[in-house]
Amino acid sequence: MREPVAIARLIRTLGDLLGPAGLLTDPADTAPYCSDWRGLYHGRTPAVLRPADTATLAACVRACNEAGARLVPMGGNTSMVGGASVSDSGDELVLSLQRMNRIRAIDPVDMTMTVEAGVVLQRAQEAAREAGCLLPLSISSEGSAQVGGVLATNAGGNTTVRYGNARELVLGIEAVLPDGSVFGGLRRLRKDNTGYALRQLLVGSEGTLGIITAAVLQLHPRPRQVEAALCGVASPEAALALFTAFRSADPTAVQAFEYMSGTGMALVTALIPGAVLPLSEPAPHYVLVELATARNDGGLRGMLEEVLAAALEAGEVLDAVIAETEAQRLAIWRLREEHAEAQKRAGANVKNDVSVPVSRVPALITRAAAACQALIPGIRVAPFGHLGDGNIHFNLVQPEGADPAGFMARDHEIMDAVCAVVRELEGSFSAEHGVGRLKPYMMADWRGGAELDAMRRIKRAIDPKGTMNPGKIFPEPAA
Ligand code: 2HG
Ligand code: ZN
Repeated sequence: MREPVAIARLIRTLGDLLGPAGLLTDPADTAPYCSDWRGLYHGRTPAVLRPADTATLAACVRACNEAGARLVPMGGNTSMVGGASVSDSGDELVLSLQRMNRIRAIDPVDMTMTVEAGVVLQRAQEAAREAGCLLPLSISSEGSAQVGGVLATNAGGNTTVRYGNARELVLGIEAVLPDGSVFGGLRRLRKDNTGYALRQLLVGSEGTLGIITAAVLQLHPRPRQVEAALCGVASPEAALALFTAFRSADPTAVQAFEYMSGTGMALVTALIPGAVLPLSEPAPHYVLVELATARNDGGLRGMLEEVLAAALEAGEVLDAVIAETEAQRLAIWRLREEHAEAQKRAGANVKNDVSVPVSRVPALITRAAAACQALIPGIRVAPFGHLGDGNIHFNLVQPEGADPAGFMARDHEIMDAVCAVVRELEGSFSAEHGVGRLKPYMMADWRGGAELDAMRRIKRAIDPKGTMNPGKIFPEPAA
């Protein structure tokens, strides 16, 4: 729908449905919704819709669908791949979930929580904790990311190694489909084999099949003991060896196992105020390991010390510090979680959210580093991420003093060099951030043939007018 008159008429209808608090049209108010966190995309929108409940949201979607208007759902706007970015066509409407922010229920017997899409992930975690449970979904952007976006992208994060991705925690979904109908699947059943698992189709669909408005999430017992350590390690192989050592010592204890490069850590300590390396000297690579148990027998600390002592003895671990207080544990995590921010401050950067089988992470790190250095001498190779589940953020920062725009102009070249290694190692070009607007060009090559054809057929069946989150996932021609 491109005619200005039709858009103006639709916006009047939406204004009647949403009321003044629910509709933004002033460019000063809509501007924050038109750029992404990475600064990759700057678009335009005639209106931002901010419904406060499912019925109003459904009525808005119906009105937009009847008018053929395209909608871009937005949660916390933390996508790394432009998943919630409007184009500059000027006729795409943003649908923000931020006012749908109620925690509807927590049930510590069923171990479930029912939350609306606009609840910020950290708030959901805190509510679960207050009820004596754990919502084991933890990502660096959890202070801004909202549950709906986290589910729509099937986010993974730091604890996938133990609890799985967002998908594994979803028991039920409520969603508004492109025609405005409401899929009321907020069931909190552990077993429910009643036809296609539509909730799982919506999880990870990146808003292209409908808008998730609420979900029932599976909670877990809250750990009674948590131990965390930061280790300097000699090589990526040593990092992997440490992971397998912890896993064989207690297969259930590893809650997070994160890798960081020496280059990435140096950027964090240089550019993030208050970030200090708690080791006697910098190392070429680092690991953050976190162990947790719901038992109360005190065995975790002993196991941590034993495994670290053996690895120090073998020369795999060069130095290690165990957090003695909660403040120290948080400080160690901060060194990990500020990687994205530090890289942003260091200049232009190209991100590769890739995964390989866990056994191949060392080969990925070594080979992709060599490929990037051969392509752009001086490039800063700063991989980090979730070694325990095989997902590495193979990020590259521009050479010091280089022209940021010139570096970004080569983003596809860099991504293709990393992806060539990922392909050799039988991995995926997107592990947890999704395809968004950044990577549809890779879909035909990686998922072409029957797989992409089937995805297009599903898209056409559920969203025949193609109004939901245009330009995401599918390469042109649009689905
Ligand atoms: C993380 O693990 C996020 O911190 C962001 O997935 C990764 O900045 C990135 O590439
Ligand atoms: Zn990550």
